[in-house]
Amino acid sequence: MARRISLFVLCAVACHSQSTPANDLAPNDAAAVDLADLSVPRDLTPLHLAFKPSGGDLTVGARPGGLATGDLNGDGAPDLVVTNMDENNLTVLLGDGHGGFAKPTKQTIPGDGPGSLVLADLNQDGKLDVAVANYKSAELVVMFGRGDGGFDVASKLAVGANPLGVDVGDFDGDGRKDIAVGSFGGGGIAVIYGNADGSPGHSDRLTAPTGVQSVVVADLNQDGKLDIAALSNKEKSHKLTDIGLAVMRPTQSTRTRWENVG
Ligand SMILES: [Ca+2]
Ligand SMILES: [Ca+2]
Ligand SMILES: [Ca+2]
Repeated sequence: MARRISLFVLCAVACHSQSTPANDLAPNDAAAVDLADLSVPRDLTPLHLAFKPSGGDLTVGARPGGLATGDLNGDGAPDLVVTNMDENNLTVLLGDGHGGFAKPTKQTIPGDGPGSLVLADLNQDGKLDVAVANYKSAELVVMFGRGDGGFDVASKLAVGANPLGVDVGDFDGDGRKDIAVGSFGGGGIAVIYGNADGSPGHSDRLTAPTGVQSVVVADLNQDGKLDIAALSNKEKSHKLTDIGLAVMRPTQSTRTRWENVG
C-alpha cells in the first residue's frame, strides 16, 4: 500500500530587520562606528526572508524521488512535478499563482524507479516537456507536454546504471535542448543530443567518478560553451571526504570533445 507523503511548499515572506537606527547607538558602540564609516543610509535596513508553509494538503506518491517546477499549462503560474519511485509515476500539481495548487494528478512513467527529472521544452512547441531518469531500469524517459499538465510518452533511452542527476542545455549550439544524465552506479555522464523532433539522438559518454548523484549545466568559465558540474560520492558513503565535484567542459564549439577540468 502506498505511503501517504506530503509535499510542503514554503512561501517567502519579506520582512525588514528591527535593528536600531545608527544615530540611536552609543558613541562607543562598534556598530555605530562601522555604520558611520560605511555611510549606510538610515533607511537602508537589511532585508530578511522568512518562509511559511503554504496551505493545503499536497499529497504525492510513494517514495518521491525528484521535484521540478515550471509552467506546464501556460497560465503564467508555476506548477510542480514530483516523481514517485515506488509507484513508477509522477504527480502534477498545477499552481494557482497564489501558493495554492489544484488537486494532484498522477501519470504513469514507463520503466522502473523514476527519480531525477528536468522540465524543458525539448520539441520546441512552446509547451514544457519532462525528461526523467529511471533509477532502477537505467533509462531516460522523455515525455512531451500537452500544455494542460499532462504528458505523452515520447521515447526511452538506455543510460548508465542507476541514473540520478539530470539537467539540460544546448551543448552543440544547434538551438535544440540536449540532456546530461549522471549515473550513480557507474557509466559516467551521458550527454544526449536532441533531435529536431525533441527525441534523444546520438550521445557522448563522459568519464566521471562512480557515484554521480547530481549534475548541473552552466557556462562556468564564461567562454560561451556550456559545462557540466557533477557531484559524486565515490564510495557510496555519507562521509564528506568521499564526496567529489567534477567539472567537464567541451573543448570545441561542437560536440564530441570534452575534458575533465576538476
Ligand atoms: Ca501553470
Ligand atoms: Ca514541448
Ligand atoms: Ca543541442
